[in-house]
Amino acid sequence: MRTKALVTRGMTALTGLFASGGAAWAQIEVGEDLPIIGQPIPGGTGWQPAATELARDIHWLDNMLLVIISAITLFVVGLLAWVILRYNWKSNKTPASFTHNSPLEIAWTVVPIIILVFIGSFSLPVLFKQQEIPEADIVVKATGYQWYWGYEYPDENIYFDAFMIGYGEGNLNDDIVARLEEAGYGEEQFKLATDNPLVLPVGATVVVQVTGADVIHSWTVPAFGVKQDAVPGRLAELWFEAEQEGIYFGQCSELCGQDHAYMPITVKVVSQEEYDAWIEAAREEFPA
Ligand SMILES: [Cu+2]
Repeated sequence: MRTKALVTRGMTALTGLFASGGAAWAQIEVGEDLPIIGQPIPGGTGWQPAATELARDIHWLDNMLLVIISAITLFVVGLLAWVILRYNWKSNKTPASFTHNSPLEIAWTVVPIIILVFIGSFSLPVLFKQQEIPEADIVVKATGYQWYWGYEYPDENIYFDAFMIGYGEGNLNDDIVARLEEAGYGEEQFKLATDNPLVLPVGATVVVQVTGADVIHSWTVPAFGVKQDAVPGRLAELWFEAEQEGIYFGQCSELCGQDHAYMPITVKVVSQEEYDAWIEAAREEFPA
């Protein structure tokens, strides 16, 4: 267990141009041995692993909906096939001329209502669980800027910016790879890894207050099952309880300008001891 967080500095002149404050480009080493759990993979079509109860709920709901929509799709395709085969011009020379069928019309109104109420009875509790914000162990304020995230721990007097490693430097090159590796990432994490991660302890109830400083951004971490628009002038809240130590990535999910794709979110979920050590170092390094 790392008891004393190391502080490393040293950034290129170019990245220095983007720094909004003296401490913005300092880095505190934390959680180097963590597994990377939540990240997009090339060609992937499924969910990222669920690291919170909220994400598990969403996955369960998604699977249930998949069953329902598959059944409906098969039913409709079956009806279409039946109409095409049984009632085409050749096999049905004299078509019926009625225009109404009350029992049928009542059925195709009532059955969809029942299906929607059934879906709503499962989706609303999931939605309420996301939106009813519990008492927080840790409060973090995430502010979206064009084009990076600022994180504040209001109870700890900590503030820092999180820029994509290699932001504003074009395509992946050796220099960026070296800095990714220095920060404990690989090439695959280019455009996902930030110079400063958001650091949180495992098992804590975290409330993130989300806002925007210029335009609308969106703070999103798929493995946590959270996504919240960051609207200037408003303070929205989301919550989660990460169950597993690891590194989780997200991306700004509201089109916010030319560098929208280059303001990722990196969250390191660490042990309580490591979090405490990081907080100590961050108070020194990132005073609000
Ligand atoms: Cu954005």
